[in-house]
Amino acid sequence: MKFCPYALRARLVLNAKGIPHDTVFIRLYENKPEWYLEINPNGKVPAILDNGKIVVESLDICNYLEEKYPENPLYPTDAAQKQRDQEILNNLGKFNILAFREFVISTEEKSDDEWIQFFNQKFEPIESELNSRGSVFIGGSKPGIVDYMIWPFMPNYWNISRKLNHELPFQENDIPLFRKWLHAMNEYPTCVELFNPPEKLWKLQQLMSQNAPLDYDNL
Ligand SMILES: N[C@@H](CCC(=O)N[C@@H](CS)C(=O)NCC(=O)O)C(=O)O
Repeated sequence: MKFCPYALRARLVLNAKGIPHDTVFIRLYENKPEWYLEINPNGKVPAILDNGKIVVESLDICNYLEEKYPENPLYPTDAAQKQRDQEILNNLGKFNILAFREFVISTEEKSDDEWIQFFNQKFEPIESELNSRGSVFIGGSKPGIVDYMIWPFMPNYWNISRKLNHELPFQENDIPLFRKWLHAMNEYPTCVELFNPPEKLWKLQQLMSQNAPLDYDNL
């Protein structure tokens, strides 16, 4: 399901590491194919099939790929740094990666200032991580594993204006490193190739909220 952020994690890692692969998209909520349940009995995407080995769960898939295909490593070589990345990934809840989704589906009435406050607060942990690393990406001069695990949840940033009918007036000191990171990720070649157009994501969310039929290929 090409709009699934968890599936996108695996696709980004395959792409970043240059691993040749085929991608099979499935219908996820209506007419889920029977054959898929034989690959992943809980029916969730993503799953990978690598020479007869099946791996499910996005983070496990990415770690599996990193171990099996060491070229273009996504974890730092420094052991302490690697451990820090692993700790972050084990506690990703602290990074509030679902904040944009929360915003998009929210029915709360909030002023622009209140929404900006909301994002400043939600993304402060990513902001301070970027600050302490002193680099554009959490991975350094190019995206690493943490960047690729969080970016797939971010395209709704570009749906802020679809929901509010205007841009949010972020100021220079509102999560500046986070916003710089977001733009840099969006322009990074691995991501450009797999970026889901926000307008399609928006349409999909509208259809899902109305329980309307989903035709992923013609949004
Ligand atoms: N923890 C899983 C979550 C995957 C997940 O929730 N995928 C959703 C799509 S975004 C799914 O397959 N939903 C279909 C279902 O639950 O039947 C992972 O990280 O891979």
